Amino acid sequence: MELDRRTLLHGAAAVGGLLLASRVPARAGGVRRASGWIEGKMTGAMAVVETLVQEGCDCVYGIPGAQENELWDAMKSRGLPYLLCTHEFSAAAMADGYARATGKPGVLAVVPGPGVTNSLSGIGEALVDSIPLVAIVGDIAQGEKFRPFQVHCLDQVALLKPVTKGVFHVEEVSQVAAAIRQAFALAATGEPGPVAVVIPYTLLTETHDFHTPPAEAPGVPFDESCFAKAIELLAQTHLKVGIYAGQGCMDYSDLLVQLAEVLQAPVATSVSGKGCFPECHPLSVGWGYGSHATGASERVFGGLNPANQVELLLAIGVRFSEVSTGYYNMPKIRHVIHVDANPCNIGKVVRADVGVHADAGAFMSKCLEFAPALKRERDDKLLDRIKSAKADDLRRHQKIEALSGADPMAFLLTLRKNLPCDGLVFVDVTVTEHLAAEAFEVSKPRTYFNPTDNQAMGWSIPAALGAQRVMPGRPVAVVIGDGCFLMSAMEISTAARENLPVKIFVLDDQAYHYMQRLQRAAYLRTTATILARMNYAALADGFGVWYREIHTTSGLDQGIQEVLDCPHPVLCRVITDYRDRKIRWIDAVARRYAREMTPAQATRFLARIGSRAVQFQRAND
Ligand SMILES: Cc1ncc(C[n+]2csc(CCOP(=O)(O)OP(=O)(O)O)c2C)c(N)n1
Ligand SMILES: [Mg+2]
Repeated sequence: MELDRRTLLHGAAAVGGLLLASRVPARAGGVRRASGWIEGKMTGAMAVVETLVQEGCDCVYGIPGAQENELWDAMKSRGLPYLLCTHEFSAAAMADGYARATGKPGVLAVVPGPGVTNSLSGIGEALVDSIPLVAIVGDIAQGEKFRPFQVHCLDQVALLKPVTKGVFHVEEVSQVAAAIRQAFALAATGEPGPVAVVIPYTLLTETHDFHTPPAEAPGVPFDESCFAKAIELLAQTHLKVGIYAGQGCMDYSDLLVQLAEVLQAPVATSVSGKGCFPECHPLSVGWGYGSHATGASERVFGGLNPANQVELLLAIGVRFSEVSTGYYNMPKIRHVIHVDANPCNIGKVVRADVGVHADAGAFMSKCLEFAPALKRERDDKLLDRIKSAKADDLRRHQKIEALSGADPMAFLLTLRKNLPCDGLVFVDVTVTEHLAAEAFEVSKPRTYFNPTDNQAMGWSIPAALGAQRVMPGRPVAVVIGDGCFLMSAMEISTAARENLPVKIFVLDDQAYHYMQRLQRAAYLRTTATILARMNYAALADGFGVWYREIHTTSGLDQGIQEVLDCPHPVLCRVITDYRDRKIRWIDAVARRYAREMTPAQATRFLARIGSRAVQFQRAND
């Protein structure tokens, strides 16, 4: 049987008990919580909270309910910070935003039934984007206290299984602390992801004398023999290397810079890898490599002159997912080394000459031990080509195309200019996400965030609030389309209540422009894409937050500065005119879909477009 990612991960959950550290530290007589142990007599709810504190949780996101009130009360007693949100999708997205910004597992607490089902889109985003979460989920009474037809009596475990690495169902109060510890360990093990702990509410009030040791996430094994093969290939110094770096490199920026300089390799990142390599570095070509990504990456990795093309791709901590590759649109590169913490990802999309199962940081630091054998001479011609390709890209981005509102590209460039480089930016599922991936230059790890592979609309507002809650001093901005805004705008009430000074820039074009782009190309008309005209000022007033409106490209600079200068949450409506601005990602994906059509599909498609092209009036929306 082929072991896919999910099978492997559920397997890991099933043997979760083995994750518990076996070493037994000395018990300090009478002292509770010694060396990370959970010690002493307490209720299930208190044990949950003690374990969260020991695991370094800074904030729990969620909504209480009858099955979890005991837990929320215990959080308050212990002083564990929490953030109430307005919908459980937000709870998951907040925990996700926290995890992406801090690098630590994010925690959410939701009630069974609707609390669980509401949270699934956000937990699913974390699963496919490899983000560590721990979801603490209440359950109906089980065992002796079970009764038929209890409120929220959905099968929580079955609902959560497909969107998590694993689900721990607690059956006795004595298991509470160990289950939470194992959940943290599993969430952070190998390729990170969400884990759920389902606790019947009756166990939260039961008491037990706990002696629960710390759990450690087992490290990623290091595949020495494949590493040796990788070094052999990299040591062929006549081969031109290009690096494709993903989120797995996010905490190893310094190593990545050193390795790129040793190899004189241009560096492209995936969307979720943006920031792991400073995009202002002379070897950075920005996001992706191929006609869907930056012009610089396409030219430098592919290049028209075969003598300049990358011959050896070193892919580190990256998965070649659909969004980052523009529907698997990247050019074929002769040799590939693929390094990943999850062996199931290696070679899955791109055939690899060498696959190394290893942590990205361990791989890169070991590579640097071989620096003398890998070293290439400084390649000034390459650096010049990158510089001029980036300058061409910038000229294209700076061209203003909007006529009756602000230009989306100008908005992004102006936001970049005004947002400090350690500011956090959360970009939603607007078509602008593809423009931002190209043009929004990121120079620091964990500062650029996008719901990449589940594309869950509305994610950015709660995700930004989740991060801002634990990073009060950092500037935090949201870039969201008006359609996505309607999915999570209620969360502005949370920003107002807690004075979380997130700056929400809504790109208002009164439409799902993303869908219009996809539909127009394929059907020559649009269907179900027009949104209501809204009074944003009244909405901001209703929520009690500061409001600003930007109408034109020339108003961007001052408007954005004023918004960023405000110490409170701000709703900023940016009236946006997409016009026909070229979006490389969309064009490349459309071309690729077209190439994959069967002759019969292509004929039908062309006939439909042909007949619509001669229609005098298009039936839009
Ligand atoms: C929950 C969810 N529903 C539907 C979609 C499909 N979808 C992707 S983008 C989009 C429209 C986005 O519109 P808007 O936020 O206004 O951004 P714009 O492209 O207009 O800037 C839709 C419907 C999705 N990704 N997620
Ligand atoms: Mg829109």
